[in-house]
Amino acid sequence: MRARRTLSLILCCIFSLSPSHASPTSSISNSTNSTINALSGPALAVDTDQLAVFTTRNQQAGWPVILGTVLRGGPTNATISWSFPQLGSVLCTVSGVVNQSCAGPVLDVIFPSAGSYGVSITITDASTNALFTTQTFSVNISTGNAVPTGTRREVRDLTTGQWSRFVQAAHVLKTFGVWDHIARLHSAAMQDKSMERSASHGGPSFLPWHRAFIRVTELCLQTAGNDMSITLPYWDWTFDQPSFASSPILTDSFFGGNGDPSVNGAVTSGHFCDASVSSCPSSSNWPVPVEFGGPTLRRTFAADLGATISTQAQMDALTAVELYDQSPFDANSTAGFRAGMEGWILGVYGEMHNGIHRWLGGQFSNVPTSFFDPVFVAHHANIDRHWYAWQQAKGCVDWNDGCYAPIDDDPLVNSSTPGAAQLNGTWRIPGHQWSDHMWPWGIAPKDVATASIYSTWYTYADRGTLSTDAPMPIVAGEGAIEFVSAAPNGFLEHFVVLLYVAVVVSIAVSFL
Ligand SMILES: [Cu+2]
Repeated sequence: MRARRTLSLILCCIFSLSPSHASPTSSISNSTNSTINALSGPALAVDTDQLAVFTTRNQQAGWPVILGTVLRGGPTNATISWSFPQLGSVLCTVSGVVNQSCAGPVLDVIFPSAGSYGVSITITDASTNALFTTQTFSVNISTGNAVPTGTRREVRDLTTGQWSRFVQAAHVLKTFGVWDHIARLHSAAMQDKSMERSASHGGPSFLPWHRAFIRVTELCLQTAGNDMSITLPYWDWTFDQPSFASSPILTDSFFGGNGDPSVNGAVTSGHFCDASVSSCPSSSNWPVPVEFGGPTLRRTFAADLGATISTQAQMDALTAVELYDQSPFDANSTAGFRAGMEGWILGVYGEMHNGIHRWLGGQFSNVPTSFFDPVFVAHHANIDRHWYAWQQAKGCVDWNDGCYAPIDDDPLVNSSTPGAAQLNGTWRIPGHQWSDHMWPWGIAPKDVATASIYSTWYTYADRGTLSTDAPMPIVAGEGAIEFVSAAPNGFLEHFVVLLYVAVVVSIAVSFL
């Protein structure tokens, strides 16, 4: 009885947000004038009959805030224009709005200093130019790091509730289009043609860029789950190396297993799969854009015959290395912690980071598509954990020679360094040196590359015995936002339904 009443209330909520109940496209609602505190704001900053606006928690001024809209009703082909009066104008070429079309449903904004920033959104029908809605609100950015310190645990050390809240939050981000937005950032950082070098791979910034990147993801997950205790799990894959193919991480208990060759490598069950296959629960649907190897998440375990998994002994040898990086500071560097961890010093340390990507195959095996596989965050949290251990062993509590390279004005960077450019008479690798902003953010290696931020942002719990290989059931609710249905072809065309399950359940209980 209880279940039935809860279900009917959920259906009622879904119905109330359904297209048939949405306002007609001609209606124009007044400004909502709500305020988002970007450090502690709700997942839904603005929530009307016509649209919801999503904002991430951010670290502090200078960190990206991801804003996203979800239309409820309205034009199927919409133009969304954002205006940030203090940052200049409605155009997205203004300072503070990063390199992207302002007409998109999701964008990153860097608010350069603390303060309250007005934002207005105008949505029009792209075919008729008819105005659908306009909304204004403000975003408050503070100076300090008010986000509480989290603890990142090995995947197998998470409680069932911790794991389930992570999974649910990831699905909320997916539904809002934010996961795909972050994935596109990872792709664009690799492919950015304005630089000679990738902003994020094959160079010194590999470790700091990914530290910032997965931290942004973690903050997004906290917002999506409306739960600041959500943290990224890490996957200690050297523990699994002796029998890697049977790692419990690669089962439906955790990040899911291999793709099915009979359906083009699609993952067909687990928490992140193709819901068009009957073995995949609809709440697990994890669509991938076609241009990123979609429409499904795919994996092809061990299909790349050259892919190998580094051993614990190789990891131990690498973390004992003194040098951070060495000329030519790219995939051809033959010594140093960065090149070893990224996976370029094969004969000594094995494939490290690269080997995991290649072995899993599918989207994960290509840099531009790899973030579409959610195991990305656990893999890279593990890379980040080892970098912290290395920094702590060297005593990099703040800037110390040897903890990062190249430093600013580094004499090791010269005219023969790949991708180097002469700036003010000095050769530099743009985006990779100590004080350089790492595209697309106003964040430099120096902002994240010291161990002093450890214990301020998050700490890594040592791995436990990793004996919890038994399947973990999906536990719904637990006070987090429950994901109910995905928008299958991009959320502008469809209607995202988010339910605050705790509220719904408490209403249901009050009926009993
Ligand atoms: Cu990676």
